[in-house]
Amino acid sequence: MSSLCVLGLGYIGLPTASIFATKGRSVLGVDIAPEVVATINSGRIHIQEPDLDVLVRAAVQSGNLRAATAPAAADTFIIAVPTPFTVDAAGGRRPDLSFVEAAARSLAAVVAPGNLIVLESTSPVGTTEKVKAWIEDELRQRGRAVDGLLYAHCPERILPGQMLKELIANDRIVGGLTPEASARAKALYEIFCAAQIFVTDARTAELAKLTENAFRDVNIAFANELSMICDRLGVDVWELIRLANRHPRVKILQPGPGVGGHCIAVDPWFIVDAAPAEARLLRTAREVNDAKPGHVLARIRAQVAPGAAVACLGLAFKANVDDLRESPALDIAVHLAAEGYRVLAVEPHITTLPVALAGRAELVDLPAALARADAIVLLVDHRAFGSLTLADLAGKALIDTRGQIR
Ligand code: SAJ
Repeated sequence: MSSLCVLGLGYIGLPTASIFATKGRSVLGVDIAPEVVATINSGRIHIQEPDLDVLVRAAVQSGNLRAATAPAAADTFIIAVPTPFTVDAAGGRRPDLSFVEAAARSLAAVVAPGNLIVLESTSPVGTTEKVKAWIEDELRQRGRAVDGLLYAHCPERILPGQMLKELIANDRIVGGLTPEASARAKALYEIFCAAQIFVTDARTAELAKLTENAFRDVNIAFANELSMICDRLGVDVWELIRLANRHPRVKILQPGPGVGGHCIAVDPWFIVDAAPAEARLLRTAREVNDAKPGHVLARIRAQVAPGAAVACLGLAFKANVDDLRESPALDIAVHLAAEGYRVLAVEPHITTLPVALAGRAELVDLPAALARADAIVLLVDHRAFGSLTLADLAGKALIDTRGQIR
């Protein structure tokens, strides 16, 4: 039975490791955080995602999934660690590959000829080649041969909130540094992927993943820019988009308080960084989306003054998830608190306020917020807010960034 070692047990690595384990593969999951390792070994999870708890429990109970803080020998290694960006003094965004580099270098102690090393982390073009170089560098330092290792990039595409369904149902792209690596990677994902797996080279696979998220970012920027134009012109943007989308070739996305999460708000910068002169539309889209929280704050200030109680409905980066990373909703709530507003945060997916709001806001339930607030700011279209209507607001100021309350 083939064995796997998955580095990084976050939103991508954990479901991936677990699904291989439930398909009968022996999987070692590796994470640098000992508390994450302990949680998973006890059959529990440290993140929220529908049905992931069931999958992880089944994987651990089967005896096929075990977690540790360091890698061990295996046939296949999958790197699924974060690839954030850093902001330099001039405001430029540079990809931060330190987690990928550390994971790659850690593999030198355990790899053997014939092993396949897969990079799943969303990465700038050329990163798979760097993974190879980092591992070879470590091997040479140990006086070991570098030949016989296979490398491929197989980007993940799963949507938070419906990861387990998409893990199986989405088409995948695999891009090897050699045709042999591509073939091995394709066979690997065929273990659980029920959709088509397309083979290309590593650089195309890297850019394809970045392109998918940049495409979505540009389209959301179009919707967000429309919403700002509509605010200036006194037009209801939701009505406008609904009507425009009745054209057979128009499909405008939905405006919101900005673009959050650790993918769409990050990945286009990897393209901008690599081709700054050419990536003009992508850069502008990022700037439009990043400017949207400021626009929402200006709308709030125009309706209520500091000192007022403002109910912030939702802190997560999007609907029906608990993930607050890079969340424009959280950003807006933090700014309001800093400006002297009394922030009543309503976030049904969390039980304690994040550090940025702790001691500066109150975490309350929806009825309490509706009773106490002077203004209601709908930031996230969580299902829990779906039944709210204008009649519930009793004359309070309303800033609805999702067009949900009618
Ligand atoms: N958003 C809008 N309006 C929309 C759609 C989204 O404002 O019409 C906002 C959301 O509220 C959120 C942000 O955009 O703040 C991103 O949300 P999302 O649901 O569009 O995407 P993510 O970041 O959860 O997941 C994306 C997905 N990529 C694409 O759809 C092209 C997913 O398939 C990727 O696997 C994931 O990035 C990733 O890990 O890269």
